[in-house]
Amino acid sequence: MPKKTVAVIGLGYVGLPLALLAAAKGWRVIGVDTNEEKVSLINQGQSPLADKQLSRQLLSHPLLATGEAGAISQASVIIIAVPTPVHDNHQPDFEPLTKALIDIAPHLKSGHTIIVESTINPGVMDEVVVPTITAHTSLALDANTSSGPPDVYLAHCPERINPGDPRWTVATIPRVLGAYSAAGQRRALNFYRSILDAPVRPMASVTEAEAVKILENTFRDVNIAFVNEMAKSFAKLNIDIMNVIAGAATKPFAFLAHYPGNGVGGHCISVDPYYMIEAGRQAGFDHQFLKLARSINDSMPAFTVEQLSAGLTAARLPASTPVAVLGLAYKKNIDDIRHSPALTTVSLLQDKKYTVRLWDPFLPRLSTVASLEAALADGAAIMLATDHDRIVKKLTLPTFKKHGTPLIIDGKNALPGASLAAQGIPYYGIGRRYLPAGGSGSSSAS
Ligand code: SAJ
Repeated sequence: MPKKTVAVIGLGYVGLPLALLAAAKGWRVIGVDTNEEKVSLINQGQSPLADKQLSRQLLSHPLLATGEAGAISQASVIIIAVPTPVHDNHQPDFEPLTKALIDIAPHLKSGHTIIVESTINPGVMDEVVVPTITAHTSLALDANTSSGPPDVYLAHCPERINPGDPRWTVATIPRVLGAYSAAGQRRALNFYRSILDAPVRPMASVTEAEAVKILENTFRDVNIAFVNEMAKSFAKLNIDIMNVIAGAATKPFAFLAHYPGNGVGGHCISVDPYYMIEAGRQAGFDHQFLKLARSINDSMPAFTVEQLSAGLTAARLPASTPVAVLGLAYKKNIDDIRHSPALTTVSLLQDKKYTVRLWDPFLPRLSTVASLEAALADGAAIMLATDHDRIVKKLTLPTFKKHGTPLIIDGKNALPGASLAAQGIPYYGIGRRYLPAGGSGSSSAS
């Protein structure tokens, strides 16, 4: 039997892992991306993403990548995995999605199954995807064809990638799927069940599948906002929120720990709520809670900078004290900077004329110094902005003593505040603070 071919449109954090998994599972894979550099790297067997596992997979299962959407004519299944960002005004930006659909439309043929993996809010398949394809092909879609068999089948299987997670991978994360017809659902399920180790749950409609993804990601954003607000309150009450969360997490039911920090980044959690807010607005519903959660999470970089200002004042340090900002990515152990709270924090520090040194081992191009030593030299205050394992494991007491570190701001509550304060180093976390005994306060939470 000739190998079945799948075309993956968009070779980023979502599309590339899926393409490599399909190749490993016996599919012939054609990757399509508008980024020529990315296409060239992939054709040379190199991963455009700083991910060791992807690099290894590319070597063992080389992909054919191209910028030509016409390549989809060789495939039977077409996966759309392009970004669904928001504009600066937080309005959904469907341009990458509609452009991908318009690019492939002239090359569609009878029998194609198109599966949208990009994160979209309820209604986008019906109101954006179907109309866009319909306007650019004469083929019959199962989404809007009542007379006779369709030519092309459509489905939505929202991605659930968790970059940097060694356990929950594209192969092992359960999925949900919505389709417009039984035949379309069968075709899409057959594809996923041929490559995934995890189950795929058919939903009653594409709209339900869209809603599942938006619900799970807004759930995460509001829960993070909840603990961020509690952190701000506990900072005033001199309570260590990390201890309190650990205590609450002993409850084996009805509590799910989330953690405060310097903000919420990434291309999903900080973006998807805006898609739901806009969809609700158009339907006549005002998502007050989702909007409040976004504003609380977006306030955390400024709150983190306030901790630095308070710490410098309390320790009687000059505002000219160098600030070593450690970590720039939006979360640990990856190189993705999209909507990174660390970068927002750096902008706020620079606006306030602080002397900042930037170091992120995953992002040498954005770093202004080449090592942790250079960042900490001459008694710089520390602001831990991304808790990369490579950074945290180097932040030890001997290192602080060697460089005369006078103050630590821990944007990810990743360091042992109490023991650092006991050694004379003032520690300000997010919802926790420890100061050296005497002088500027006691070494307990204060
Ligand atoms: N964050 C907190 N507190 C927390 C958890 C996260 O401040 O308790 C921050 C992180 O530092 C980061 C942001 O929120 O800046 C997003 O964190 P994330 O772990 O959700 O990272 P993403 O966006 O790469 O991955 C998420 C998935 N994460 C997990 O399930 C752990 C998930 O929400 C989605 O499946 C996925 O995006 C997606 O693609 O939608």
